[in-house]
Amino acid sequence: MSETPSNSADAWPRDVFEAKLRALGARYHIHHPYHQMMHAGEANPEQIRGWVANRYYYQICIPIKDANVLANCPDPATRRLWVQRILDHDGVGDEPGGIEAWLALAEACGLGRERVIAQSDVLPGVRFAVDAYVNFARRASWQEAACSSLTELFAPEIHQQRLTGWPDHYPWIADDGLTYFRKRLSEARRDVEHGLDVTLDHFVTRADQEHALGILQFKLDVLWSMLDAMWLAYVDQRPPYHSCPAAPEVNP
Ligand code: AHQ
Repeated sequence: MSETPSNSADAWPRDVFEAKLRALGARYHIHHPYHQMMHAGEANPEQIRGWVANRYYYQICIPIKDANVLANCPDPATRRLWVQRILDHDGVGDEPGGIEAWLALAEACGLGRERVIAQSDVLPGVRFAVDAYVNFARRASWQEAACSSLTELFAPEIHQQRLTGWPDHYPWIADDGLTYFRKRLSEARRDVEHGLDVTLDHFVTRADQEHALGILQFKLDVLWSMLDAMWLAYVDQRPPYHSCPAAPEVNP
């Protein structure tokens, strides 16, 4: 993470620190050409299905990431709040959860459930970016991992965009496929309120605050890199190894 710690400079006031975190929204993946293509209704079914199949890997890794936050957090009161994120995705009791809702989106887009669960379409670049996020949460402090989740400061807008635009742009996607985005509108707002409090309370020196901006930039890079891989594969039609000769048949 590129950051230029300034040990001597005074810490930013809380509201200035928050404003600097929010200003990084200018680099949120809502501005990535892939998202802009989807938002404009210019994505073809293969590009939508590729996005859904690849984002499934991100979705199933979120509860693993959050379980690492819990494992690193010694405070029961914080864990009681953070554990809700796992339940939101994995489900609880009769409530199926977000991963199941994402599979409903996949089926609504004409993707086979088993194919998505098998991760057959997950691109190397997507896998590496998501794994980098999970591994960061494993080794970072729980406060650093909480800070990295603050990309969700910008998420309600992107979920609302899909709910507003996709029914007109992509009428071939059944409406119940959009349930996930409806769920996240309220869940993201609740999560980010807690994550922002943790971040503003924990990163108090100027060097800490600049470190926090670097952490958020890292997570923005994770989201952006995922879409870069998808652009190569589904827009430029250059999936991994497209330029390699076909692998020779090796008979046992
Ligand atoms: O569906 C998303 C989700 O459950 C989460 C959890 C959170 C985190 O802990 O990092 N971030 C996140 C995000 C989700 N959806 C993304 C999208 O574009 O649909 C946005 C993403 C985020 O902003 O980090």
